[in-house]
Amino acid sequence: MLKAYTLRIQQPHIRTDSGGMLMFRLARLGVLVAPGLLALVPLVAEAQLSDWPLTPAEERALKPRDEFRECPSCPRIVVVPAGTFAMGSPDSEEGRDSDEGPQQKVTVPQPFAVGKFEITFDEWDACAAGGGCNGYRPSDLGWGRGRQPVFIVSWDDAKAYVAWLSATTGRTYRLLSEAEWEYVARGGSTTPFSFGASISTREANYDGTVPYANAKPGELRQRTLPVGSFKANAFGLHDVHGNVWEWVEDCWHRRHSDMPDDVRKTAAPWVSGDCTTRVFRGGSWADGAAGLRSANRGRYEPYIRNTNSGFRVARTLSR
Ligand SMILES: [Ca+2]
Ligand SMILES: [Ca+2]
Repeated sequence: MLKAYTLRIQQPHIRTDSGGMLMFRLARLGVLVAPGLLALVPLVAEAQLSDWPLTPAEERALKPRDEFRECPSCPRIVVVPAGTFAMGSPDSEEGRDSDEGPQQKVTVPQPFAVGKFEITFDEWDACAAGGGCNGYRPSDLGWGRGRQPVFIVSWDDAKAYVAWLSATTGRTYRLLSEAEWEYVARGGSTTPFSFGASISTREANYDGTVPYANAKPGELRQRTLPVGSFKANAFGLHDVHGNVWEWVEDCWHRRHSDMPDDVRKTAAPWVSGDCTTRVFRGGSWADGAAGLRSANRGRYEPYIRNTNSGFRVARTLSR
C-alpha cells in the first residue's frame, strides 16, 4: 500500500517513533513514496531532524521516545511517558539532605515533551540574535559556544528564553516543574542516580575527585562539556546528572511534605508561598558526585547568574 508523505525539500521534517521507524512527509512536492523506500532516508534524518512546528495531528500522534524540533535553531525535544513515581530520597540514601524528603507519590498524568539536552550556547544565541533573551549574550569563559551548555544565565533569563521559544514556534515551551524534572531524571529508576546506585565520570561531567560513597575517584575536568557527551538515561535525556545545574519553575520549599494536591496529582510547579528563591537540579561540572543525585536540590535568587547553572525546556503537548 502506498502512503503519502510530504517532503519539505530544504529542511525535511522527520520524526522517529518509538520503534525507530522514520516518518517522512513529502508535501510540497506532492510525491507518493512507498514505505520501503524510506530505508534510504535515515542518514539524512539523523543530520536534519525537524524544523516546523508540529501540526495538531502530528502532536496527537506522538508517542514516548518520539523526537522533534520545531525550528532550525530550536532545541531537540523527546516525548516522555505518563507515570507515577516517588519524589525525593529515602532516609537511607547516602549524601542526602533533609530537604529531599519525606518521599511523596507524584503522578505525571499524561505524556509531555522535554529537551533531550541542556540548552546550548547555539540555541541561546539564536534567541538573543532573534530579538529575545533581552539580547543578552553570556560569556563562555573561553570554553567555546556551539554545543556547550549555556550558563551564566539566571532563572529570569531562562524564563525569557522559553517566552521567546514559545513566541517563535507558536507552541507552549516552558521550564519543567521540579516534580517533572525529578521524574524525567529518574527515568523510572529509584536509585540515587538514573544509571544506578552510583555514577562515574564516564557517565557524567562532575568533580571526579569527590566520588559517591565508595566509588573510585574519576576525572576532574573543571569545565563544561558539549551536551550529549555521555549516554542518555532511560527516557532518552542526556546530562540530567552534572554538566550544568538546571533551573526549574518552582519556588523553594524546604521539604516535600506540604506539597499541594496539584503538584501531587499533576506534577504541576509548586509556586505558592515564598518565591524569593527558585530551584535548580542535577548538579554540575563543579560539584561532587553526591550533588548529582536525582533527589538533590539547589536554589538561588532568580536573578543570580553563575558559571554552573543552565536549564532545559519542557514542551506541553495538547491531547
Ligand atoms: Ca545537567
Ligand atoms: Ca542538597
